[in-house]
Amino acid sequence: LPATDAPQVKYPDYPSETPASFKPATGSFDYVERDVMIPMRDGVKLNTVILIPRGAQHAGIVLTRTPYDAHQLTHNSMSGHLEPLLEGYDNAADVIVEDGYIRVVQDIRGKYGSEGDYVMNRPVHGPLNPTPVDDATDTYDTIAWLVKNIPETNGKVATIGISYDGFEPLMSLVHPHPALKAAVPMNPMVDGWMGDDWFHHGAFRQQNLSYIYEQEASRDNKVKWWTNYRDEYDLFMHYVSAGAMGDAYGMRQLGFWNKILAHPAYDAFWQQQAVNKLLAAQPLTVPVMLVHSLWDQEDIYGALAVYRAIKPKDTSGDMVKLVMGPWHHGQEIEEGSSLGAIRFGSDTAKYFREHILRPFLAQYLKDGAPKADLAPVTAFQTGTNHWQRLDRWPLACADGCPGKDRALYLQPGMRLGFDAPAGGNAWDEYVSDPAHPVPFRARPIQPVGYDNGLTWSQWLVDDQREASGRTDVLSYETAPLTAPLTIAGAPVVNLVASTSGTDSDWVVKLIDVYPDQVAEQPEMGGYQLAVAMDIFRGRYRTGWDTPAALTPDKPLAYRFELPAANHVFLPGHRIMVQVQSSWFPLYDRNPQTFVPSIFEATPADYVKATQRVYHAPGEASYIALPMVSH
Ligand code: PG9
Repeated sequence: LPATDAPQVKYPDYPSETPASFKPATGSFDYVERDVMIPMRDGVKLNTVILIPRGAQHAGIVLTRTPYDAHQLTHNSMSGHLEPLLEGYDNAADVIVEDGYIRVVQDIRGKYGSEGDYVMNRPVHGPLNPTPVDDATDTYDTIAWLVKNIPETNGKVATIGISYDGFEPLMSLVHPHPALKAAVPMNPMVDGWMGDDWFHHGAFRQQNLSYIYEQEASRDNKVKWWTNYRDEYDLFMHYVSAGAMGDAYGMRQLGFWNKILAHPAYDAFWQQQAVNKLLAAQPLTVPVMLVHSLWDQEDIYGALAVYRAIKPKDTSGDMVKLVMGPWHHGQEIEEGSSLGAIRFGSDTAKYFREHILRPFLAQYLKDGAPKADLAPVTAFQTGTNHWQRLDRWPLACADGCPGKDRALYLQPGMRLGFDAPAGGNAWDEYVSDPAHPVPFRARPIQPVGYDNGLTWSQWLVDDQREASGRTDVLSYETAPLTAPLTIAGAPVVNLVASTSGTDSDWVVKLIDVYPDQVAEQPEMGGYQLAVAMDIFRGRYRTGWDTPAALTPDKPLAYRFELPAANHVFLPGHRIMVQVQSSWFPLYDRNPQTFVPSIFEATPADYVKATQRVYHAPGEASYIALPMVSH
C-alpha cells in the first residue's frame, strides 16, 4: 500500500474517485452511533462505541468492556438496524434491543482503539499493580462520563459480559460508581490457576498458547499464531514441553507469558488476583446475576467460586442471583436446545434471556419497572431436562447443605458402588506413557476456537468411549440403576493412588452411561456423557503453592473437587468413573519425574510410570457424590 505520507501526485483532469472523506448516510438507521475516546483519571483515553436507539429517552445503559475489539463486537453485520448489528459474541441482542437500552462497548486499556498499556486481566491497584489505575477505576471513570454525556440516558448503568468480558463486570463491583445498578458476569474469568483458563489444579492448559500469543503480541491482535500441523496432538508432541514451545514461538517477548513461566505454582501472583478472593474482601453494594455454564469448557470455575465468596454478604437475599444452564462457554446468548449430541427439549438459552435476564435488567435499568420474580438460584437439571427455582446452591455437600455427600467407592472387578471395598484385589494398574498421552478428545485434535467447523465448545460432552477402551484408562461402573439418582453440587474426588514416578497427573471423570439402546435417539446408545471431570497435578498434593516430589510406589491420598453438576442419572443408566494420567494436548504432559518447573522439563525427564489406583480396606478410593434424596 502506498505510504500515506508520500507526496500525492495529482492529475487534475483525472481525479481520484475516492473522496477526501466519506460520510455514511445513517439518517434512516434506527440507531445513532457515537464513537468517543473517554479520558480516564490518568489521562489515557479509551475507545468507546455508543449505540443509541433513535429517539431514546431516559434509557438505561448496558455496558460491556472488552479486550476483543469493541468496533467488531458492535458491527457484526453492517445494518441500519440495531439488532443484526449486535448479533454475535457478548451481545444478548434480542434483550438489549427490544428493551430499548443504550448499548456501550469499550476497548479496555491497551487494546484495539484504546490508549494505554495492556496487562492480561489487569490486577487491581495493589501488590500486583503499582499504578493508580485498573479495570475497576477505568469502569468507574467510564460510567461517570457516560451518565454525564449521554443526554438520552436515565443515568442507570448495568455491566454485562462473557468470559474476559465477564471478568469486567466483576471489576465494576470494586468501589462501584453510584450509577452502576446491576452487574451480569457470565462465565467470568476468576481464578486462572485453580480452574479457569490457564491451569486446572496446576496442570497447564497449553492449547491456550495461541490465545496468549495473539492477545499479547500486538494492540490489535494483527500478529497471528501459526502452525505446521493439522492435528494439535502432533503439534504439542513436537515441542515436548509448553516452555520449549513458547521459546520456539518467541514468546519470551510477551509479558504475561514470562509471568506464567515465573509462577507455575499457586503463589501470591495467582492468589492475589483471584477475583473471588478479592470480592470476598469487598462490601457488596450492587446487585449481581452470576451466569454459569454446566459444561463450560473454558471458565468452569469462576462463576460458582464468586457465588461462594459473595453469597454470604447477601443478607437481604436480593443482591445475588445465580443462573446455571446446560451450556458450553457463552452458549446462553446463542441457541440452547442442545449441546453436541445432548438434547435439552427446549431452547434453554432463549428461556434464560427472556425469563431471567430480561426482567433482571429491567428491574434495575428501567424507571418504574417491577421487581423481577426470580429465585435466588435458577438451575437447569440435566437428565430430566427442566428448570428449577432453588433457594440455595449447592443442595448437597460434605456439611451445611440440605443433602449429604455419599461415597461412591471404586471396587474390585472394575465395579462402582456405595459399599466400601471389603476384599478382593487391592488395586488396579496401568502404564502412563508420556510418548502416548491420552487424547482429551478424538484426533485429529482441533485448535481452541469458535471459527466455522471447530467443535471446541463441545468437548466436555464428547462421548468418553474413546478413552474408556484404552489400556491406560481405568473405567469403573455400577450396574444399571433401578431408580433415579440425583446430584446437585460438586463431586469430590478422594483417590488413593501410587506412581512409580516422582510426579503424576490424575484425571478423574464422573460419567453418565446411557442404556445400550436409546429408542428416541439411537446414536445415544451406550453414550458415556461426562457430567463432571477435571485434572489434578500430583506435585501439589500437599499444597497448591508448594510443589513436592511424590514418593514412588507409595499409595498416597489425593482430594480435589470436580466441577459442579445438577444432574439425574436415570433408571437404566449406569454411573462410571474413569481414571487416567494425561489429558492431551489441552493440558501439558506431566514428565512423571519431579522437576522444579515442568515448563523447563527436558526430553529425558519424560518417563513411563506404572500407576496404581487402590480400592482396599483403609486404602479406598471414592467420589463423594452430592446426592439429593428423592
Ligand atoms: N476466557 C476465555 C479465554 C481466555 C483465555 C484463553 C482462552 C479463552 C475468553 O475470554 O474468551
